[in-house]
Amino acid sequence: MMYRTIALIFASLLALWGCGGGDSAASLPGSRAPVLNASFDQVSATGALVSWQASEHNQGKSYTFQADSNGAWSAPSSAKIHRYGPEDYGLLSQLIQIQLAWINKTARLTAQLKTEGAVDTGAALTLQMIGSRGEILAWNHMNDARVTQSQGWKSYSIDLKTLPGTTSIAVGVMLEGSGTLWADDIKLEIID
Ligand SMILES: [Ca+2]
Repeated sequence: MMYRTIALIFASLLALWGCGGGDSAASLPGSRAPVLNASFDQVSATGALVSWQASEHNQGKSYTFQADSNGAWSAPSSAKIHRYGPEDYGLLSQLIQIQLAWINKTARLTAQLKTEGAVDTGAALTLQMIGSRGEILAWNHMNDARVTQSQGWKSYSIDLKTLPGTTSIAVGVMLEGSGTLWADDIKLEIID
């Protein structure tokens, strides 16, 4: 009986520790940094994905950005970026305030991606170190490993050094060219 009680307490503690993820995660070095609406389950009254900035190349009016429940990686929805016009790229991104303890470490962005008809440059995770004047100090747009054509759900990761002078980290998912990209369960970790 005693053993069972101890086992139960231990299981409860494990469950508590396991609750550290998500929007309210503590941002300690070596741990997960908070990405808001990381599972794309919060949608505004106008249909926009809460906490995510939708942007397009040049004139815009070429990409749609939606929550999509059809075949989502994690319920109830994934992000869906679809091109219907001529512009070069559509991007969903958000800025995460840097903490001093993260400097000179490595930011690792991980997400689930799926594509359909991404026959041009393709889909990517994007990671940028942003300076105090909004300038991009360093970037990784997954240029050596784009997700192209039609691919099922798969986990992808990219890394980027957190340089001194960085004030925020921009994380995103991007579709360059035609097709459709779905993304879900975005995770940002700060590792040594
Ligand atoms: Ca989801």
